[in-house]
Amino acid sequence: MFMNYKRSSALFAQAEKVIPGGVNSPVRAFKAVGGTPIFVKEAKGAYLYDEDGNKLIDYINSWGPMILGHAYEPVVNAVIEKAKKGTSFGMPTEIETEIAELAVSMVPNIDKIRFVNSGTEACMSAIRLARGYTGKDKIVKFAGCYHGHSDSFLIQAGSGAVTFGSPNSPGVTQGTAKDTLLAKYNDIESVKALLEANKGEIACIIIEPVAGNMGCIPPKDGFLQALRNLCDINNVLLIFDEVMTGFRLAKGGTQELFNLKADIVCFGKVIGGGLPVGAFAAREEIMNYLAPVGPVYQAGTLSGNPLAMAAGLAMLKTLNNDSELFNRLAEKTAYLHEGFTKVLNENNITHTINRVGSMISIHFAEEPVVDFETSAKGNNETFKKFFHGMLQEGIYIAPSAFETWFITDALSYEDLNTTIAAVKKVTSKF
Ligand code: KE4
Repeated sequence: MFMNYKRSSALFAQAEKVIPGGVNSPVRAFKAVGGTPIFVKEAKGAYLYDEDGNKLIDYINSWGPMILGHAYEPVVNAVIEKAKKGTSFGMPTEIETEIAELAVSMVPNIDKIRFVNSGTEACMSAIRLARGYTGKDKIVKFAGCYHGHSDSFLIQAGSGAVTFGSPNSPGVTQGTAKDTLLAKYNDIESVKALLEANKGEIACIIIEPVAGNMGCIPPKDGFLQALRNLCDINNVLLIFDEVMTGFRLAKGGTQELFNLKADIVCFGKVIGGGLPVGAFAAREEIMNYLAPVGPVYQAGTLSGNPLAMAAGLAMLKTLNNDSELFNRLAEKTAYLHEGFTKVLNENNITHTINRVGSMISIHFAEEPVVDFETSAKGNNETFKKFFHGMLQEGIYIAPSAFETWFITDALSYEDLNTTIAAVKKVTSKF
């Protein structure tokens, strides 16, 4: 099946004249895989319809939010109804309390939640809160983890930052960078060494409890618990960046999945139902350090925007009421995993697959992918061929080896079989 990209190419050329790189977020630019970004016209359920009339099975789902499929009726209708009553007031509205109460009831160990407009804002605000609450300046992040594009995080960041081989971005001052310490994912000794060398100076450790920005990387057994223990011993706050995993891997996210306690949890993506929403949450004594109650300032004109809250509330209500959803998602992802393994082995393709719940990634690597270093050893030339081959088969996956696939409940088993068959066909030519 040859996919025609004529209109996407023309639209991209036009976009490049007025938008840097023709995109509003670098990872969309196909720089890591080459070729022209696909311009989408509309989407419904598990399918994208691009500007050239191609129908694609979507495994990015807006990088996570569309866990129930595109144009999910209850979300669309909620936004339409809300918009008729005004789109933004800069004043408190009841719906903000409604979604806050629901989120607090779904996620363990949080009493209060503050809504913002992106995952970046959520993580940026969370470390400011941690610094304000503890009175300490330094933070620990993990090489390859991505927490958005605020200065403190663009140090060996994952996702788009690593895709372009510039994990340390220009514009981040040495003054900022010095307060960000780097540990190695799944290596508790690297964390111990930092705590030892910076006694009494570290405010928090921020982690993707299941990494999704260097491909999908599960925490090794005991790693997160060991991290929790170290934070307790050293009076350091543990921040779970659940922008990707929150409301995706379980109703209560990874705190529920792993039965573990974070001090601050960050959200994005799913919580907004596809509209711009981020959030961060914690127990009351921490959250009350935030203005206007406490001294740590954080604000936003469109934070708690009624349309975004309506989309998020409709999304969370469905997730909260459908007790079988997360099992269905995990089963569909396990089915893909089994199918991929079978066909890739038949084609003698060197690979490894990582999977947690409805997050999965295929790495064309010889050894297990457990951190940024082993993820970066994946064969990117093979990945590029794989990406474009899958696209030609009508399957849209992330245009970077440093991303994860996001499974949506809208995918049918027929879609899954089509995807497995595409992997078999594409890699048979390798
Ligand atoms: P946003 O500011 O993009 O809403 O969220 C930042 C963020 C924070 N934490 C985690 C774990 C994340 O995955 C993200 C954003 N994820 C990327 C995809 N890997 C967003 C895609 C993009 O940059 O366009």
